Amino acid sequence: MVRKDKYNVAIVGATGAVGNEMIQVLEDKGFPVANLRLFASERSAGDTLPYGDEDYKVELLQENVFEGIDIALFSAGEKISLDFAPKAVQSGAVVIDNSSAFRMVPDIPLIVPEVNPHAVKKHKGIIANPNCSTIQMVVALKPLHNRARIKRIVVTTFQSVSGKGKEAMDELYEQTRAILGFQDVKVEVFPYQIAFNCLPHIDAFLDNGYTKEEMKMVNETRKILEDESIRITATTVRVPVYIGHSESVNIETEEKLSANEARAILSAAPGIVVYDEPKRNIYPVPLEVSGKDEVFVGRIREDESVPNGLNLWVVADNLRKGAATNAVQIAEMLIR
Ligand code: NAP
Ligand code: 3JN
Repeated sequence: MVRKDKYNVAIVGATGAVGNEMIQVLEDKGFPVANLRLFASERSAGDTLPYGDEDYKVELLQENVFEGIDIALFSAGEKISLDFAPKAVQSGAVVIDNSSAFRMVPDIPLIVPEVNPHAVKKHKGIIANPNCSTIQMVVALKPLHNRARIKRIVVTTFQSVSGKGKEAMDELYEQTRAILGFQDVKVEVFPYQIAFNCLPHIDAFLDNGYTKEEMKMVNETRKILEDESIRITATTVRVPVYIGHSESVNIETEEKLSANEARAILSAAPGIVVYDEPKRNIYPVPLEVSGKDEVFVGRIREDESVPNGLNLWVVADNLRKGAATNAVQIAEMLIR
């Protein structure tokens, strides 16, 4: 990327849960933006969104809109990314894509800056941002993998409704309101009522009995850690939380790693905050980490059922580190 003082930035899907957070993160991080362009569908074109002290008009996404754009942040879903990311690259932009469209394409880098920053150099115009559940898990596991080589991961997630976008957040609100007001509950976005419930179902089911979300965690983790030999199994669960994904992660390592050593390694690692004094009720919870950019780890303890095992509880803001923050960090790497 040509060095400049400021860059022209586009956000595709700017009105969505992730897109809105992208605008906020650009502002919070003081990213050097020359001109910001916001794109969405005809549903929102013409609306305005605030950035800094100004209101920016949302424009209709069309073929020829990327002329002059340096960095295009995409968060409008897989289909829009497949259709429009190559057009943005042709116009000279570098695309940082939040969808799954390009994540597993072998020569497209899949980047978490704390974990595999070196891989960004290989990009040919598109850089993929991993799935939110993958990002927070690999940030927590990479320092332990470096020290003791992880052989197997068993993960269960507790994912907030914001992972499914703005309509899902509205559905949790409306259902909660209806139940507390003794009114009928409408179920539209999720297959069951999500308020006061939990659903072992995120994204579509595949022929192997797993969901796409679960297999994203398996495949993306191996690509980011550059280790196809790690055995991984995942169960992903939607819970009635607005923001913040939590994960119960069990690992088996080649070398012995005590809980104390793991705590020390994680405390010194970039992008991680350890909250781990359970007897004083200190462990991360989604309500506390919402709005923050780090990955929070607690409940670090040895798995006493195997020789070399550890259990961890990993929590992060899925819209920030799980999506927008990670994407803007990648943009920062590009201009550095
Ligand atoms: P959302 O709240 O439903 O927002 C969707 C956004 O896409 C809105 O801005 C919407 O614009 C826009 N959009 C939809 N169809 C469009 C079209 N035909 N042309 C232009 N814009 C269009 O969803 P979200 O939660 O922000 O997620 C958006 C995407 O980001 C997901 O589909 C996924 O690919 C990715 N994502 C990634 C992660 C991650 O794990 N890293 C997490 C969540 C989401 P309108 O206002 O016009 O409808
Ligand atoms: O449900 C969640 O908590 C995360 C959802 C992510 C998501 C939602 C719709 C489409 C993705 C993703 O990032 O993997 C996609 C997609 O692009 O496939």
